[in-house]
Amino acid sequence: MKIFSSPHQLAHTPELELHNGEMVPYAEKASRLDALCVAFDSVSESADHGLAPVLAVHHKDYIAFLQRAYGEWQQAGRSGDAFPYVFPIRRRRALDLSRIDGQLGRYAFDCGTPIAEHTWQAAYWSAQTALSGMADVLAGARTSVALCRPPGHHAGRDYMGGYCYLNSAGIAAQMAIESGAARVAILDVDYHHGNGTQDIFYERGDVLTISLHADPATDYPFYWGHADETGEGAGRGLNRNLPMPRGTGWDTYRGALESALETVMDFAPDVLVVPFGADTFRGDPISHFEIDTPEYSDMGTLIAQSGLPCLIVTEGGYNIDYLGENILSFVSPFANAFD
Ligand code: SP5
Ligand code: ZN
Repeated sequence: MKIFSSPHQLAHTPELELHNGEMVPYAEKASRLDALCVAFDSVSESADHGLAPVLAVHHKDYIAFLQRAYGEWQQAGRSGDAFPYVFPIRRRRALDLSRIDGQLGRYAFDCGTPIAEHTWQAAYWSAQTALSGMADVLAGARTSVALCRPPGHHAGRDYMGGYCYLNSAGIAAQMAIESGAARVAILDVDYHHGNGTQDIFYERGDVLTISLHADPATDYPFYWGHADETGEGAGRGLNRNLPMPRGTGWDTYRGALESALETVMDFAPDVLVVPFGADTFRGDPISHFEIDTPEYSDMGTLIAQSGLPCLIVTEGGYNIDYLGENILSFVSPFANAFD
């Protein structure tokens, strides 16, 4: 089983984020990637699949914005990270404004996702890492693992948010469709709702999206992830949200996962993509589930038993001391199932 990563993903290093009214150290640290990589004996370097698969999911104007944003921030005389602070919400038009502060708000849905000097480069290679894993699956691997950072599942077609800029899992899923897969399922097991992924595929009949997460009535991202969001048009019935209360442990989570996997199997996908967040861990500093390290193996076992060709893409997980153990616990059953 191959594990993919790219050192270019380390270049994104925002310093601070807004949390409960204060600027605090950025939780999505570059050292998360080191912790993920050292958990494995051998890691393959991601290949460059170019910009076309990124543009198959994201709007070209948003991509151009990500590429130029930090330069324009610097030209405006700023140092430090670029933050949005005004948003074109209800009844405002998403105007194409020249000033960087206007553009930041147009392409963001929160203030938690700053743009630093090398953000574009790191996000690009996070997407390339997922694409490399998917290329491996499409070439016949039963399971492939993409150690992606920054994460992706909060990013939509034309917006960033939740530490995410490019929806790496969604970009990989779209690659599978364009390579001939009739159906792809995305089963998101990060603590937070995968709102960007839901949004990208909401009206699509060929991509099933399911997310298990903390109830957005109490947790980020609040305005997405409720159980009554079930897809529209060709995608009607092909989005499923399983919100769970704070304090949820493995016993409750397992029931939800078994139900989600039934939905996956009914859909009969050619490929399964699993955005995995270790922020469901009981020791996570920003989250409130109670899953313990050995229980990630139970989680991995259930998913591996689907027998589907599977791409695992990393999302959140902010307890860096346990991140390596947790990803290894989750991934090991996939290796044991097929190797
Ligand atoms: C990919 C992912 O897990 N994104 C999560 C985004 C959550 N953002 C809102 C939570 C803010 C909590 N900030 C705590 C910072 C502590 N240093
Ligand atoms: Zn998360």
